[in-house]
Formats: sequence, C-alpha cells, structure tokens
Amino acid sequence: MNEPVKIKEAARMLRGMQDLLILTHKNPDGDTLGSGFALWAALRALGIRARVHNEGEFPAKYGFMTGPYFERAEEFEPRHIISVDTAAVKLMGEKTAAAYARRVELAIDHHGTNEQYALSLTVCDPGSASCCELIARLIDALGVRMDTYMANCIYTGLATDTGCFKYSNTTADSHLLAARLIGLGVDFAQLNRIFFETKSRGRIRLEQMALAGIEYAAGGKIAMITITQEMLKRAGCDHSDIEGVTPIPRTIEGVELGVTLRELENGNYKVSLRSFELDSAKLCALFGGGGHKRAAGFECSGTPHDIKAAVVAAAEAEMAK
Ligand SMILES: [Mn+2]
Repeated sequence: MNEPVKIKEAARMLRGMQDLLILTHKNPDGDTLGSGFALWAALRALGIRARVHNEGEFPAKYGFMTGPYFERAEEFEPRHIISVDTAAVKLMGEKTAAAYARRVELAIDHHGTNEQYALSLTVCDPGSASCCELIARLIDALGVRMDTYMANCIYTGLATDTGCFKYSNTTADSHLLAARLIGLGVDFAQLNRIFFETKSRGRIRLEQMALAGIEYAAGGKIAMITITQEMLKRAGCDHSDIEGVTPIPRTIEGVELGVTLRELENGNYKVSLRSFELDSAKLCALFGGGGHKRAAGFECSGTPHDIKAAVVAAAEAEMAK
C-alpha cells in the first residue's frame, strides 16, 4: 500500500459528506460491488446516508450484499458522488456517466490505468490486488468497527479479484486481510462456493459453445474464444453467468495469452485479455482500453474475425520484442 496519506485524506473527506452516491462499474463484479456495499455499511455506521449505484441491476448471486442494503437504504437526492473500482468514465455505463461522471469528487481504485477523472482526490494503488483491500483500510481510517456484513463484502472482492488467492496479484497483505476477515466471521466456504464452485446450467451450455469455437494463434501461445448475443440467448444466460469466463482460454497448456470476445447488446465487442508474462494492459492501450498487467480489456466495433486478427498481430509484435 503506497497511499496511506491519501486513505486518511479520503476518510476526512467522507466524514464531511452527507447523501453520497457510490458508483460501481457497469457489468459489476465482486470487487466493485463488495467495495460499494462495504463502504455503504461503514458510512451508515457513521450516520452518513449513502446509496450504491450501478448502471444495470445487481446480479442475484450478490443477494447477501443487496438484501440487507435494500431493507435499509434510504431515498435522497445525492449531494456527493464517489466511485469504486472504476478506472474510466466509460466503464460507468452511458446513463451513469452522463448523469454523474463530471461530479465525481473521490475515486477509490486499484487500476494503474485510472483516468484521474475525480475532481478532488483519486486514491489508486495498483499494488493492491483488489479495490476492497483499499476499502478495508478506509474503513479502519474512518474508525468504524468492521462487522460481518462488511467483512463478507470485502472478502468477496478480495477472493474474486485474486481468483480465490491464485493469481500473481495476490500479496501477503491479501492473505493477512483474509485471515482478519475470517476472524470476523466471514463464511468463506459459502462465498467461495457461490463464486468458484457453482455454475448455472446455462453457463455450462455457454462454455460448451464457446469452447467448440476456440481458435489458436502464434503456434498455440494465443487462445481465443468468442461469445455472441445469439449464444447467450441460446444458452439462456445473462451477464452474471459470464463472470469468470475470461480466464478460461489462459488455462490451456502452452497458452500465454487468452483472449475472450464478447458481443455487447449494442453490437460492439468487449475484448478481455489474460496473460502471464505479456503486458495485457499495454496491449489493450493500443486499442483504447486498459486494466492490469495480466488482466485487461477494451471495447471496439468490427467483426470477430477482424478483431482477433488485430489482437494477434499486436500480441505477436509484442512477443517478438
Ligand atoms: Mn477490482
């Protein structure tokens, strides 16, 4: 953690705020939602009204976060806007960005590619495996005693962003925090079952289709899968069923770069890169995207064929260096 001073500054800012809207990124994952709901609960403990916002609906599997939230959340006209785990304005979603992007005062994030769009303060530590690790520090700086609800939220972000403590972004601090959270009563077996051991039947059908269409390039060093809207419909999947698909191509022996193309509702493609040695964030930057070194993405238009060809050309050029 390189930014203890900024965490304290963020805590000071939050203490002076009321009626906060916490923005999470679109197509939300465990880290952005865990960050948002843990922070909501901590602010609530201080008597600060807050709401967690997302462009779409909260996926059902996060019911343990959203259930208690919907029971207690109050209506108000937001006076302050902050964001969590959101590196770029466009990741907020169109409607959210149009309504709030220019008003974000504080951004808490762990993506090295954060666009620094926050007006007053950006707390960004790329050395943290998850944004939730920063939120845990922020909760401590706020002087709030972490309860089991907050601990469950934080654990979810920590576990999902580290691939259940498997990815190389996992640090000793990630494990120390996990130990602390387990001490606070986190039901880690149940959470890990939800996020790592359970797949819907629709998801299995989708994986079957995606793997049937797998393509290799660069002598087997690149593996690519494509998920179209038509496939989602046929499999009976929604967005929450897709989470965790992107690491699949990289699990194949000999593959150094896994590429997943996913057709969005507007016909564009979200392209997700997962690598070991290759710098995925650098590759994605060539296409206007960003992220982490081993996990990054971008959005573009075009046919899957042309997109794959462009990614392969860029990756091969990078591999040749
Ligand atoms: Mn994250």
